[in-house]
Amino acid sequence: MRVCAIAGGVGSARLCAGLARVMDRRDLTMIVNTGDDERIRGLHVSPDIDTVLYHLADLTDWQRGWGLAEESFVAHERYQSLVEKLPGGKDDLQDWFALGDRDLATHLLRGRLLDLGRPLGEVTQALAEAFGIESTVLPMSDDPVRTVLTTTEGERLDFQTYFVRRHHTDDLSNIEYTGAEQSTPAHGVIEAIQGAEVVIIPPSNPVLSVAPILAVPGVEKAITRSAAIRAAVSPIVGGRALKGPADRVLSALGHDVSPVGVARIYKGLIDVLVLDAVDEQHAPDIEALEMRPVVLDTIMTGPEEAARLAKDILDAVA
Ligand code: FO1
Repeated sequence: MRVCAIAGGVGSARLCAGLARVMDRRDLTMIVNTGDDERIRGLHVSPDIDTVLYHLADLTDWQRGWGLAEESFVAHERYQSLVEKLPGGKDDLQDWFALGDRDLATHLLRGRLLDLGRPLGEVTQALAEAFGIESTVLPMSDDPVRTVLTTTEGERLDFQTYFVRRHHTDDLSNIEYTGAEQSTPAHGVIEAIQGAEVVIIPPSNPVLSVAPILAVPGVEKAITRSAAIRAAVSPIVGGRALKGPADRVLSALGHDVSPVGVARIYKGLIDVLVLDAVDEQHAPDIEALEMRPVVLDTIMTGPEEAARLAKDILDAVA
């Protein structure tokens, strides 16, 4: 059964790792958010793509959620010690963003292939092959789309400054996906959606991780016109996000911080909303939105739980 996941962030990567364990992984395609991409110390870093690659290659540090399990940060610590010796200035030397020693190899290979003029989609598929991944991993676009956040103080922050440097503590007043209007879907993205029998939006931040993908012209329309069963998994459980700032971001933008709020955001895009058992009381409100609520244990504390959730979802929608 051909499955296409609209993936961004750790929750997505976890569920995709689960899907790859319970289905023919050659029938799994992930369309990944690149709005978090950032130039870090001369390197093109694509966090959501690498998080998916590492989860699918079973190389990830499940607790940290990003980067590699067997990791060291010798180069990064040395960089920080050099930066400390410089006179303090206003330049942001990005020493707040940690690149692990083994993780560096991924950025170096991506950077070299990009320098050779290869589009991000080809580079990403080359990395997937290098990691022995049989599923298809696609960036949402080869073009630069960047999530930019405006705080209630009026500051405009690039994503990693907001998320990592400032620990996503800023209150937000606006979110933009700069470059989206001029972007086009990467090669294979629309075909993957059109060819899918199931489209899944994993438990990711609807506004920070999924919306940038839907902002690429043609993607949302392909999903609404798709003949597939389309299911989204609520990233909000018991009124809170399991990881990251999804609860505060939804609240700041006036959405209900609940599976119902998530369902309203995806109204028209999905047929099924998967919600956690602790939120079962919301099922009738989901039905009122003309979606089918599917109540499951959606907490993925490890690869086995991710595989079980993936199987439960495929069983429920098939
Ligand atoms: N997140 C952090 O909180 N601190 C970091 O130093 C950090 C480094 C990093 C390096 C490579 C990478 O692929 C991801 C990294 N992340 C880090 C996570 C990243 O900011 C987030 O995974 C996404 O951008 C949001 O999902």
